[in-house]
Amino acid sequence: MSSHYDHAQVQEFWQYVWERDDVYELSADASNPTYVLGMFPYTSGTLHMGHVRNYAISDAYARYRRMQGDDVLHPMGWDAFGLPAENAAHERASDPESWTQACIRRMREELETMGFGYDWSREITTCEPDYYRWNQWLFKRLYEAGLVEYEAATVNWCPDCETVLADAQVEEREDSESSDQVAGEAGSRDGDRVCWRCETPVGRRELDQWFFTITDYAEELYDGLDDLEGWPDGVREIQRNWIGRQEGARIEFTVSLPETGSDRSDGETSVAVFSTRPETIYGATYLAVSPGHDLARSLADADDDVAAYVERVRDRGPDEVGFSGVETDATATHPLTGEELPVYVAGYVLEDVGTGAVMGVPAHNERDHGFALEHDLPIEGVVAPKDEPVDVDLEETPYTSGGILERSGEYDGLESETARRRLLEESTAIEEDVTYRLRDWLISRQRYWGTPIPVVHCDDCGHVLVPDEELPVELPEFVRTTGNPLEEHDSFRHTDCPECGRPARRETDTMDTFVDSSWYFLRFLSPDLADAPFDRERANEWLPIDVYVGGDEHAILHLLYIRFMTRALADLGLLDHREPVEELVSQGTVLYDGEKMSTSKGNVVSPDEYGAETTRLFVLSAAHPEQDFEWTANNVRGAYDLQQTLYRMATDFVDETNTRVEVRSHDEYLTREIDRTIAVVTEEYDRFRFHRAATEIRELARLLRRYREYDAPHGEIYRRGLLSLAAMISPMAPHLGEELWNKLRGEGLVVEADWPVPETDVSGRAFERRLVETTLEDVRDIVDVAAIDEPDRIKLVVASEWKYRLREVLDESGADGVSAAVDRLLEASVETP
Ligand code: ANZ
Ligand code: ZN
Repeated sequence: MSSHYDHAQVQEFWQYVWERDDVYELSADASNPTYVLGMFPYTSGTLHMGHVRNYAISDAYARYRRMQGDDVLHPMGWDAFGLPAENAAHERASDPESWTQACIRRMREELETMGFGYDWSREITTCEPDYYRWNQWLFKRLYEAGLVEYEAATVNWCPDCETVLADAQVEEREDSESSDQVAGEAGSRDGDRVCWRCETPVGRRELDQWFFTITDYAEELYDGLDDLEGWPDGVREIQRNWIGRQEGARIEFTVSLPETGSDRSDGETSVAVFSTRPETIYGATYLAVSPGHDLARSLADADDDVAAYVERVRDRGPDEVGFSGVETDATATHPLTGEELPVYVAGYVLEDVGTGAVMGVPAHNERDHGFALEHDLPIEGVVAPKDEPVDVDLEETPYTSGGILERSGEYDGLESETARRRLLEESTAIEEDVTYRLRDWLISRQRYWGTPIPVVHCDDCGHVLVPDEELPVELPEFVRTTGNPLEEHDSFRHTDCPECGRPARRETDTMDTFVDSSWYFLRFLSPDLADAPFDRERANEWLPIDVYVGGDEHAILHLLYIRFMTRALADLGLLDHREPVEELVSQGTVLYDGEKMSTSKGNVVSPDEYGAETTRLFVLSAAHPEQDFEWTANNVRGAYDLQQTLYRMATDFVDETNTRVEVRSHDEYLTREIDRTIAVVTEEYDRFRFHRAATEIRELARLLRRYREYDAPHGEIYRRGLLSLAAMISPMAPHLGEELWNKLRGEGLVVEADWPVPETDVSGRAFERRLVETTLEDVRDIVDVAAIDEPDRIKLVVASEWKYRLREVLDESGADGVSAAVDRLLEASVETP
């Protein structure tokens, strides 16, 4: 019998058996639901190492829970809409549909080769009308609930992809180290902005666009993060920063408008500003509104300079406008001093932040300081550092920290915090307020390969939603053109108004693909349901997803959208849960020569090179899932060798006739070590520490090998050790697990076997202590290294495993002599068997 593990043959055989027996299909009477999900892949054509790692983690965990007796749902599907399919279609003179289907076939085959255990009966594909009709249906429900808006907006525009991008799809280039600190500050939200897909610098355009008003949920999405204890802190922090909660105040300024000749009546208006530092109000020397602010628009009507400025900066980002601005003829009244302040329209004031207006406090705010220098505005310090007698030159640099108030009337001498509190209480013009940085979710895309937005524009009726019974609005056939193919499609574009029946124009924007993935986890629960996107009862039963595994690049986009969608669905009455994911595993990056392993970098190691099993075992044993790790041939070798070793041990055992029946003293050690390993490995699996589980398994294998080398093994105990190894390794290396299990004549398939349990009580510290102490006893009994017999050596091998814990006990008991003896014994016995 060959004792070489031939992975290709073994893989093929067990994959066949699993499929034949439908072992991954969820049983209809599932009573102990556990939902394990890996983020479904975008259909790019091939699996990369990030996918392999992602799915190795979710698969190992799903298998572990299945062996623990849970009814595990572990499905897979395809995130199949999106621009790359359209681009590829152009390049290959194909169409997005056939290209995508070809990608899916290839990727599914790759997943199957890897032996991932999915319930393929639940496969979903987002570009199929049966799926995307529910995007349209959900769009309508959100619309009816007031969560959809259609607005002219200045949007991010990628000239290369010829489409708009959501804020979160615009990336800042890291390298731009700004030489000019102040300008850098002003532009920090806008540095070097590039498209997340093609890295082309992103411009701006004004277009009518569809939005989901995720900002309605800003507060609860932010607050909800506190309760997501199963999420990594890092991801929660990224979401917090993205939502950007800012506490501060809303301050009302009365603004006198210039007389415009024709209309003298409305000489006054009120402008609210948002400030995080209301206590600096005595240092306000001007008021500035954004070019899109109502006041700017109305002033532009009567003032050519203002009109020209607004026109000039309209389509530009803050990076381009710098500290440009224009003074207007309006003046503002300081609510506390009654002083007259000039009013500016300034590009650095953002339209959709706070109220779109600021009070300029050049002495204490970087951006205001830059603006004041440019426009020669007074810089008046009202906060002085508390302790150090620093001489701050406010003309040179603003002082941005807290301190003691000065030149602030009755608030002089108070600390910033105190002054703020009192101002909020005492001034009617100043009111406590919170703003969020989060913007509404722009879902319009001027592209073909996406879900058509189910709206018809009618001259008489406005925008009319396509009736439910006419859904899905299906994508027409693909046509080759430079812009949006839907614009070229007369039969798609021209339609009749569902309301009045007159000729109307169909919306040609499609939905951002993140809409598809914002609820797909619900569709897996009832993938064929024909009259609703998902089954409400099932969803209430199966949600939240117990464990969701994915790349850390999704911390804001996808992981925020699923949280939003879940809450919106709950408010629509379609779901009882408000959070979709209980535990999130955010996996780190696989590196190769220090760089991210990726197709675009050309440093991809294909899973085929080493066999599925080695690859899986390696990516899991290399590091904690959340850590990055380096792909090195050496480490891969380690995973490979472990398989060969285990395989040989199982094979030898089956061939071997030389086993004992009577129990000798060191067998007891072995039993305890097996038990201890089971207990530890179980805990490691519970915490996704597969790398530590692998180490424990490797160690137990080593011990079992020594055990067998020293003495004829006890048949039952040894077999139990090997069976436990087979079971414990099988979530990570399922083909090997089956092969070992089968050789050792385990019952049925290991994939359906029960997770091993310790025979002795191994719970808690007491067990550990007892183990250490009995081991110590035995070591004390062995006095002379030269005279030790074989069973004693085994005790010492075991003792060596406990070396560190023994040391603790010895240190506590202060038994110096024994400690030295142990050292001597361990050195002599362990290294030279
Ligand atoms: C007055 C003030 C005084 C402010 C001071 C800060 C310090 P950061 O700076 O990130 O903490 N702000 C408010 N709305 C804005 C808008 N639409 N466009 C640009 N800037 C705006 O953000 C909070 C501050 O940003 C706010 O507090 C406001 O300036 C400015 F010593 O108000 B502050
Ligand atoms: Zn109409």
